[in-house]
Parts: sequence; C-alpha cells; structure tokens
Amino acid sequence: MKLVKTVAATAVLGVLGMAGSAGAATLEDVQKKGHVQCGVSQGLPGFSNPDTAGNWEGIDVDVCRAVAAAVFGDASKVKYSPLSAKERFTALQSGEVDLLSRNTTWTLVRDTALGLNFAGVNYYDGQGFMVRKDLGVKSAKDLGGASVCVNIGTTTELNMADFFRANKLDYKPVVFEKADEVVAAYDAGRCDVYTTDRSGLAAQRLKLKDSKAHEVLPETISKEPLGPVVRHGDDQWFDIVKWSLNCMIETEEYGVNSKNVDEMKSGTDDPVIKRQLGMEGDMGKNLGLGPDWCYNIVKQVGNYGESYEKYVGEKTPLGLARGLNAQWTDGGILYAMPVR
Ligand SMILES: N[C@@H](CCC(=O)N[C@@H](CS)C(=O)NCC(=O)O)C(=O)O
Repeated sequence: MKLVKTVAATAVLGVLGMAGSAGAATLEDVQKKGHVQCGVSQGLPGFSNPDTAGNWEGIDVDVCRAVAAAVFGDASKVKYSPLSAKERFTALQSGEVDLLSRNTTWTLVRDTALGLNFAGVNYYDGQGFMVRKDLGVKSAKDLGGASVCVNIGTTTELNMADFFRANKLDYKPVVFEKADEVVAAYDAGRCDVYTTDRSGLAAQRLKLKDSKAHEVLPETISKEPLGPVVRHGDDQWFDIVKWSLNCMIETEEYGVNSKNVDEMKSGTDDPVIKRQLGMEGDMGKNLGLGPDWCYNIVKQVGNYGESYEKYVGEKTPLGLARGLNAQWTDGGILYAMPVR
C-alpha cells in the first residue's frame, strides 16, 4: 500500500513538474514550433469532429483556429490532439496541448485544484437525458430503476448521481471512457438512458441507427458552461485565448463578419470596430500580438454567430436554436468584454 502511494505521488509530481516548465511563455513556445497544439474531443459533431477529408471542424475547433489566426495570422496553423474526457486535463497540465477546446464545463474544482484557467464560455449548456420513445417515459422523474449510459471523467457522471439522490431514485450507471462506446452501448439497448450535455445529445443522436426512435426528456438538470481552457501560470497565453474568443463574440455584436470585415476596415467610423480591427488603440500590442489579431480571426474564422450557424445552428443536423447563446442584445446571455 505504501509503495502504491509513493508511486502515485511521484506521478502527480511528475505532471506538476512538467506543467511548471510548460506553463511559462506558451506564446513563445507556440511561435517557435509554428502551430497551436489544441486538445479536442475524439469526435463530437458540431463541436470538434473530423470532416470526410479528416479536417477538424466545429465551434470548439474554431476557437483553436481563432487563436492561431491571432498569433500567426493563419488559422490553419493548428494541430489537433483528440482526447477522451478522462485524458483531457492531464494532457493540458503536462504541456502536451497548449489549449483545450473540447466541450468542457467550467467548474470550481477544475479552475482551482486542477491548475487550470477557463478563458470564457463558447457554449452555455445543461445536462439532459435521452430515452427510446418506446420506453414510454415522459419525465426524468420517471427514471427510477433505469440503467444509464454515461462517459467517465465528466460532470455528467457527478450531476447524474446528484439528480438521482436528490429525487430518491435508484439507478444503475453504465460507464465507458470513449464517447462512441457510450453511444454504441445505448444504441444496442445495454442501458435505458443516455445522459450528457444537451448539445452532446443533439450531436451523438446523429450516430444512432434510428435517431427518430429517441427523444430528449424536458428536464435540464445542471448548468454546463462550456469553454476553452489553459494551464495556470501563463497569464499572457490566458489573455490571448480569452480575447480571441471575446473578439469572435464582440464582432458579432457589432455586425462585423467574415464577408464585410474588409469593407469595415476601410470604411467604418465606429470607434469600437476600429479598435477591434486594429485601426485604433493598438489592442494587439497589449496581448503581445500584431494589430491585425482580431481582424485575422474574423476574416479567416468568422464571428461567433457565423461559426455557430455553420456548425450547430438550426440549419445544421444538430439544429440548436441560439437560446442562451444569443447575444445579450438579442435575449441571450452572450456578453463579450469590451475590446478597449
Ligand atoms: N461537459 C462535460 C461533458 C464532456 C464530455 O466529455 N462529454 C462526452 C459526451 S458528449 C464527449 O464529449 N464525448 C466526445 C468524446 O469524448 O470524444 C464535462 O466537461 O465533463
């Protein structure tokens, strides 16, 4: 027992030691190697998923691309590390990735004890339950005695335990590390219920043999603010990721998009847009970047709304309405910090 403890402690120290050396000067390190190493999922449509040609795409991938556009003026300078939910934090702590942009919920423990910083929220979500329609269940409160398929190492597992305990319901968790194993097990009828973030249900549902045979129950049992994450210990890199996301959100608020950004750059009188696009105030300098950092993001990646509509919006197979993810000026809670 003593031996096991010693080995475990050494492993933890090893990770922290590496995190220390990888923590500082991430920008320089990224510039030297010529790309951003971005941790993504192992394939979650709309968020981070390889297309038919093997190119990663989705709203989480666009955050990786935005950071590369800000740093290099080239959104394509990203390499992707597909990570399971269980692997993702170690990969970031150890320096294997520079940034984690993978449907990850911002929680107190992750933000403190795990040594990480959340750079914002790129999708406000909540946890839901999916069942086969022929199960005849209409409310999560009727799930007593159900077997529930879930991913290990997620907030999903913890919220599920809270929910069933609070409602005094029995349940049987059926856990897997890989998300596709969860989907396959649910599809094969090895559990009655599949639970994850509602956006995840909309995405994973597309992988089921007959997606119409399933429904998502009305209850949302948690808050899941999903966003990009960096390591503690490098404020400049934290700022770069935070403001890259802010740039995508604030340019949408001001009507700047990939189609009109050049016109705006040469013709606008709006001082906010002038600061966003680097004609006034030299915001980039404060980040250690060039004046075109945000212009390059909008030009090459698009603003938040463009990315949302392209990958997860109502016209995509996921069909997610903007809802909470609408701008604060449009009934949502998306509220970028001012670029000034
Ligand atoms: N937001 C939750 C859940 C994240 C999660 O890993 N969800 C699974 C189910 S949707 C997933 O992303 N699977 C895709 C993958 O692992 O590639 C968290 O941060 O813990």
